[in-house]
Amino acid sequence: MSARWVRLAGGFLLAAALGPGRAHGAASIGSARFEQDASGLVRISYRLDNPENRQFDVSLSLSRDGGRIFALLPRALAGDIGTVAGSGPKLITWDVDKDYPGLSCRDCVFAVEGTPAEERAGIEWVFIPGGSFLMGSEAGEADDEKPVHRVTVKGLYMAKTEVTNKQYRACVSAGACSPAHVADGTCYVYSGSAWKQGDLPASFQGDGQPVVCVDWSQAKAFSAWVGARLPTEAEWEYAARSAGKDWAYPWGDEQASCSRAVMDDGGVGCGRDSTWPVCSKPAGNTEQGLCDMAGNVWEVTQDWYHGSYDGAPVDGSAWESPRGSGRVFRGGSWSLPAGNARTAFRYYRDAGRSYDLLGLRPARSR
Ligand SMILES: [Ca+2]
Repeated sequence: MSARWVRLAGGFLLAAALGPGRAHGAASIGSARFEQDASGLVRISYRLDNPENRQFDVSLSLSRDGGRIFALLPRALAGDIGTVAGSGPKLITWDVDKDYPGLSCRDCVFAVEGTPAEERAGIEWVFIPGGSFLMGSEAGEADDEKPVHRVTVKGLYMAKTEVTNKQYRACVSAGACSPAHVADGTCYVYSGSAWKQGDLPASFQGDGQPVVCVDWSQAKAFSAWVGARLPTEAEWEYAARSAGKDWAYPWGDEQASCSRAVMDDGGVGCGRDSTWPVCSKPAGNTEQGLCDMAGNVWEVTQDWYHGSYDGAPVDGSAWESPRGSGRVFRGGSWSLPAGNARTAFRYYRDAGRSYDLLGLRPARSR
């Protein structure tokens, strides 16, 4: 033990930061200890009980006044710090002299805190109770909505909103996502009459607007970063139908208009020629509170596209085999008319392409 370091027994604050009202299961952090060796290196051990194998962001802070203020944020850390998963004993090492040369401490308290990955970027999750519903539409204008078939979906959480530019940029900053294709010339951007590859106008890039110009792999990566995944096509339609209602739109059968959705209602983007900030049309929310399930941006799903529902799964899982000709998009967009915003409407494109009208909304099962 370093002469400069005075330890106090039991000086640990332990916290597995579980947000209020969230169902984070039984995960906890406990059994934390620290010791300092003669070289000054501090070893902080703790135990992560994580029965559902969630991903946590583990952080360490230090109080020098018995736990009132955690003013010191150690940086010269190694081991089980940052993104941590799995259950069992964990170990962090801290090179204290690298951060704070000569630091001594009579009344030290460390805080080891774990925040679940699904709280990253401030995603707001909405629980969709499970049930069974009739997927597809006999009345729809497209054959790919048929045959109508009964599908059972387990309860799940979906993000309340389309992922925003700000949320996506947080994933890029964390090193878990590659930048959206907003300025590399590869995104398909509406030019007034057609979609051509180019740069995304600034009018789409506000913090609160939905991220676009992300391809399917980028949508997957963002979803994984927030401890989630893409919804299956069945889950998406079930959620858009306000948990399986036999409705043409999230609110019922009244045709979509700019009072409930960002769309082409006599002018693209309801007259703005772009997306709108997420949740700008609350009158169009589902009964559970999901925003923009009709319009604003298309949302990618996990499924391959197939031209009819013959052979589709009926258990809410994704249709992964055989491969289709592209990944399914749902919900219409700022540049398309009401029919595309119907709950049963399907669209698809090559998974490697990105568009100014395509975004994402993650889902998770627990
Ligand atoms: Ca949408």
